[in-house]
Amino acid sequence: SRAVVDIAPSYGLFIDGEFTEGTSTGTGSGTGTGDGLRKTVSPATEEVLSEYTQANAEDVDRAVKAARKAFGTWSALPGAERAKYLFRIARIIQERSRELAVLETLDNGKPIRETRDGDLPLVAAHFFYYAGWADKLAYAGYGPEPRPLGVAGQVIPWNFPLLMLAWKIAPALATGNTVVLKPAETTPLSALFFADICRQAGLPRGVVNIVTGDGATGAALVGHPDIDKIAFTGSTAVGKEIARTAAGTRKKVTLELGGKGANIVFDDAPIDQAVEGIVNGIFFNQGQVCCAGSRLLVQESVQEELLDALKRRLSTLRVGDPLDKNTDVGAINSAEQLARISELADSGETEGAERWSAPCELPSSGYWFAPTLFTGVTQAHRIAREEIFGPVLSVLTFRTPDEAVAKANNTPYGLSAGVWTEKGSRMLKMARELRAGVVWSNTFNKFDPASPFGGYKESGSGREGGRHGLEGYLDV
Ligand code: TXE
Repeated sequence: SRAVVDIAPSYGLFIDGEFTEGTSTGTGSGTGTGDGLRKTVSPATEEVLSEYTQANAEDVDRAVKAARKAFGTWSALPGAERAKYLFRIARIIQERSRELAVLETLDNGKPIRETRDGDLPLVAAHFFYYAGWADKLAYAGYGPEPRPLGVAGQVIPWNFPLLMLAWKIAPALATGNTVVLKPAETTPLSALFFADICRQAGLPRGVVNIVTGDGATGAALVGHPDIDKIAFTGSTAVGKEIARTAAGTRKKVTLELGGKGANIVFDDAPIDQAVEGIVNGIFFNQGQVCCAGSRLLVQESVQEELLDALKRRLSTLRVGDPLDKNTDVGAINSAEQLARISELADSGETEGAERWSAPCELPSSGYWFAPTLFTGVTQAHRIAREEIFGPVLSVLTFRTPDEAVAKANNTPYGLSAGVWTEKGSRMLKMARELRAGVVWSNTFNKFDPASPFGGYKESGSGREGGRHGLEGYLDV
């Protein structure tokens, strides 16, 4: 229950090891009362959870200076010493995982079952995994003395707030970089709690700094001259803007952007298992997942059987209170995101696809969208091409494996794909031909800190996770 988490009425910025007021919040008690404060709400109820600081360029500069000052000592520590801090952070995350799961569910709207069994265990796993690398960088295959880049500016989205933070901060610290991280404007709370965890772990001041705010804060970070590296996860449009800003500066950039993943089901696939994978692929986290299986490509001969089974399964999904541990589908993260989803779904209807929504009662307050699928979708439809980032599945069909590959690859994105077949040889051939950073075989949305993750084409550049994730933070 939400009693396990103690949310303060307002938050400052975490700079140089302590919470400080933003310069735009005016002078005051330290709890913040000026006009530089923003509200964060629970998307399930629209209740205001807390207020936080909109960091301006001056605040970002203070944070970068703190990170720069900390870099010398932090990067000079033996890897084994840095590992101790990362292990400590990982253990504190485990100890506080109930509290953090509830917090994340409140601020994001995703079901507690997912934050408890998915996000939080993976967050801890990322810190454990990269703690293990900190003293083994000389064995990572980059020569005996790979060097950290310096100060990393990191901008993350709202769909997996704490997990995206872990993906970014754990490898940066393990390799000896220091960090200024900006969480998304609708989900700042878990990053602020993480700041407290850094203090609890005794992490030296300035190694991790958290600046909250919207895109303007992100832009100030990206534009700051004393940053060596930008790591971004978010929309393709902003990713391109960041790449343009960083071009011609010393900043190295990794980008993890949008996707339009295909889940490809052959006629020999175990149908029940495929149905579970399709549901997980697009309704997990309300479909607000960059690697979501948002296009179902089904072999014509099993289309009817599969769609019947899928609709039956979707009718049993429990949509509602994210804090209820029986809930399968929670709230959409924000009113803006709900509007984007609705607009795209409406375009599906106008352009001639057939809409089907799971029969469910949606709560009267908060941001909700019923699990939806579209049949009769063609490649020309917007819902076949654009990232919807919501619980909406576009169903297309194919006859031959070649046609499946052609359709799956017919997108500017290339982040994920899933293949369902009992034939091992076909699986391997598909995996080779699909242009996607990850191809899941008879499963979907499986993550492991040891595997690299990232996109082909407009889904981004660089890899996070695994040994490859170290590369983005090292000069070799
Ligand atoms: O993304 P933004 P939004 C996709 C998804 C979604 C769409 C819009 O399709 O519907 O993007 O979402 C910060 N310089 N994804 O508007 O704006 C911003 O404050 C620097 C896919 O939320 O890209 C936030 O912290 N930073 C995706 C972060 O960028 C800027 C996850 C992401 O927000 C900035 C999220 C700027 N000019 C959305 N403008 C994925 N790949 O998983 C904004 N930001």
